[in-house]
Amino acid sequence: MNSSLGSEIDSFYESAPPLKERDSIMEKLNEFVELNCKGTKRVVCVTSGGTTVPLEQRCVRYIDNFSSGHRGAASTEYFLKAGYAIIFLYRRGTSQPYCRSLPDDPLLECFEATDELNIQVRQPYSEAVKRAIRDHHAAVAGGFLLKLPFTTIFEYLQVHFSQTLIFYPFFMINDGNANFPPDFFFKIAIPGRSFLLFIEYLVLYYEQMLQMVAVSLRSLGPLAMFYLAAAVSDFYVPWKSMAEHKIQSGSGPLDMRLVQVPKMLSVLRTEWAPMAFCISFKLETDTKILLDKADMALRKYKMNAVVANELLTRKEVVVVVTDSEKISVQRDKTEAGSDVENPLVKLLVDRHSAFIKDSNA
Ligand code: PAZ
Repeated sequence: MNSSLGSEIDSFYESAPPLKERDSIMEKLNEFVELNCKGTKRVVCVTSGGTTVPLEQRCVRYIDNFSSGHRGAASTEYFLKAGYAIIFLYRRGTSQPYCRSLPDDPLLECFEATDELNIQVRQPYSEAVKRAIRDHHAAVAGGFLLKLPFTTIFEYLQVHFSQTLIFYPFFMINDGNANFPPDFFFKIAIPGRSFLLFIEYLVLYYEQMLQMVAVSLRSLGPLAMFYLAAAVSDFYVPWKSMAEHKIQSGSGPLDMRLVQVPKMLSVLRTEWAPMAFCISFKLETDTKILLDKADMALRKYKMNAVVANELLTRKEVVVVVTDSEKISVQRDKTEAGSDVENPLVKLLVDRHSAFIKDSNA
């Protein structure tokens, strides 16, 4: 690791409060590893959802990174089907495996009270609910699916501020507000207004969890895969330099210093999980730069493949960029309800098999 990256990482962790529930996460990870990390069983860590960071310590406004979590949730289902055990590291409130076909507000929409004591699933949802319950419970009960939520920065900050205890109501209000439509991509979520800011932000919590997962899976060597679909940010506001109170709109343009998040993908590759099969994602809105950026990420972070996608077409087509190929993967439009994650995961599972074979040769 070069020394400037090392010092960026040091200052990054210096200001990061300890991971909440670290011990219980560690316990769950150990159980998962004991159950799944033996023989030739493959394990994939799927990251999913976007990250947020506040602009003020007493947070009224915050920045969100767009991701509905659909990619991660759908891919998790296909990896399970392919026989993998999964660690699903997801942003709370985003799409969940096996729940994609249910309405957004499933409890209210799917069920009805038949009398004072009983409820039943309403007819249009009964098949989807039955399938979701059966497949989800089988994966969790079998120990093949470990779901670890990474929290919003608000929950994260509760740990930091537990001595003062006065911010909790603000976090609760904002937490309920944590899902944004696609037009919030790279926007600051401010009640009543939003404006573009050409930056991304990070939830430190997420990186710490990724580190724990990576280190836990290290003994698997090439049998471990990282499928990094989460939208993690490039810049953050260090806690010490953040305004304490709500920024006043009357005081002119917003002037804020953002610090670059250290490139954790390098660390994942070189230190946390050097033998694993690593797939990262690259999202752009400008197709002209997409493939070049994916190619750069592939080389810079020594990924096995980078999945390039454009915001508006991401559910139809992605391009898998490797050091020798650029493979376009499309959703099968002739099949109702099909998604692009199905052929994408199939392709990556094949590539992972070849990688394991090469590593063992
Ligand atoms: O979560 P979703 O299905 O709405 O979107 C998936 C995605 C676009 C966030 C993902 O495919 C991706 O590109 N993640 C990495 C984003 C980035 O460049 O940081």
